Amino acid sequence: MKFVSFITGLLSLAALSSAAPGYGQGGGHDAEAAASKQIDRLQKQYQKYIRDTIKTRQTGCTSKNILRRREWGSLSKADRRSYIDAVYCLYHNQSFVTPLSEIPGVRNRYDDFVGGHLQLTPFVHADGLFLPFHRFYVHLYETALRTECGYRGAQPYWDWTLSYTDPAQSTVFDGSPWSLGSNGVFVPGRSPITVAGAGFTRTFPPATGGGCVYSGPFTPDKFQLHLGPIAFEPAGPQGGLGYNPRCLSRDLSPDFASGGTRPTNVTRLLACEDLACVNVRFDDPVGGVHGYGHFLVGGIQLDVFASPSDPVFWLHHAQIDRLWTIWQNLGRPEEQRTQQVWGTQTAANTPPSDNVTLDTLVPFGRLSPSKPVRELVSTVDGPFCYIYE
Ligand SMILES: *[C@@H]1O[C@H](CO)[C@@H](O)[C@H](O)[C@H]1NC(C)=O
Ligand SMILES: *[C@@H]1O[C@H](CO)[C@@H](O)[C@H](O)[C@H]1NC(C)=O
Ligand SMILES: *[C@@H]1O[C@H](CO)[C@@H](O)[C@H](O)[C@H]1NC(C)=O
Ligand SMILES: [Cu+2]
Repeated sequence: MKFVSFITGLLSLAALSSAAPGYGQGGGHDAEAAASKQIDRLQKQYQKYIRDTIKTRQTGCTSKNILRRREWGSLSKADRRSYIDAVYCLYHNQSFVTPLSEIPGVRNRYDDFVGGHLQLTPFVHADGLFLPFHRFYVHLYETALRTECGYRGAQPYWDWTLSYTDPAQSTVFDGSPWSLGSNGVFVPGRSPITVAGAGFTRTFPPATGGGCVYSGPFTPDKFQLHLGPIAFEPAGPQGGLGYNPRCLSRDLSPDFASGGTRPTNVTRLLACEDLACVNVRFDDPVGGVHGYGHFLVGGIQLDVFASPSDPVFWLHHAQIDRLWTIWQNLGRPEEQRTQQVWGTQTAANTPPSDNVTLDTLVPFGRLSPSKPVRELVSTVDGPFCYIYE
C-alpha cells in the first residue's frame, strides 16, 4: 500500500519538475523525495511499536480486532464506494440528536457532526484540546459509519503530501465515482475572502475553482450543506446556526498545497522533541500543516466552525491524527510522549483558561459525554483500537 503511495509521490514530483520550474523554494525535488522516504521509515517504526505494544499490553485491542486506517488512494474502488455509501447513509438519516432549539439548521445525522463542531470550535482549536478532541471526534464519526450505516472498513486518511504540487491530481479530488468529488467550477472575478477563525484572521486570495462541485458523489443533486458559514461573510442565517441549504463548493489551491503540505513540512513536525513544538507545527496561527490542509481545499474548509460539512474534512483530520500518533510512538519510552499534554483550553487562550492536564474533560456536545484527555492519548487503549497503514 505504502509502496503505491510512494510511487504516486514520485510521479507527482516528476511531473512537477518539468511543469513548474520555480517550485523549489526552501526544499527542492531531492529534499521532498528524501522527506517522503523518511516519513515512510518513521511510519514503519511506529507500526512496529504499535504491534509490539498490543502484544504485551492487555487492553482488549489485538492484531485481530484492530482497525486499519489506510490512505484513500490505496483503497480498492469497492472499498471507496462503501465508504461513500456510508456517508450517504448518515446524510439520509433524518433522526438526528441535536435539538433544533440549539441548532435550528440541522436536518440529518451528518449535520449532527457538523453541529457539534460548530458549537465547540472556540474550545478545541489553537489550544491544548485540539489533538485529543479531533482524535475522538473522528472516531465518533467512524463509529457512526460502522454501527449505524453498516460500513465495514476504517476511517481512511488523505495524505496531502502525495499531491502537494497540484491537489487536483489527488485520488481524493479526481471527480470520479471513487473520489470525494472534484474542484469547484471556476468562478472568475472573485474577491478575496477574509476569515476570522478560532485564534486567527487571514485573507485568502481566489484560487482555481470557487464554485460548486459538479462531479463525483457530492454534487448538488446528491449532497447539500445546511450549516454555517460562521467565520466569513456572508454568514448563514441565525449567526450560521440556521438552515442554509447550498452546494458543496471548493477552490483548490496549488499555492497553499506547496506552501504547507509538503513532505518536508511533515518531517519538520515529526522531528519535534515535545508536544508544544508539535502543536505549533500543526496549528501555527499563520500556517502549520493542519491549517494548510484546510486552506488548500477552500470553500467551507476555510470556515473553522462548519468545515466538517465537506466530507474531505474527516480524511484530513485522520491524516492529522496519523501524524500525531506517529510522533507519539517514536519517542522512548512510548509512554513519555503519549502521556504528554500541552496548552490551555480556549483558542489562543482567549478568554484565559486553565492548562490542560490528563484529567481535563474534553467536551463533545450532543455527540458524546465528555472524556478525560487521559482516555484519548493512546490509539490502542480506552475507546480506540486502530493503526495507520
Ligand atoms: C439514525 O440516527 C440515529 C441517531 O439519531 C441512530 O440511532 C440510528 O441508528 C440511525 N438509523 C439509521 C438507519 O442509520
Ligand atoms: C513548508 O515547507 C516549505 C519548504 O521547506 C517552507 O518554505 C514553508 O514555510 C513550510 N510551510 C509551513 C506552513 O511551515
Ligand atoms: C500553565 O503552563 C504554563 C506553561 O507551562 C506555565 O507557565 C503556567 O504557570 C501554568 N499555569 C498554571 C495555572 O498552572
Ligand atoms: Cu476542528
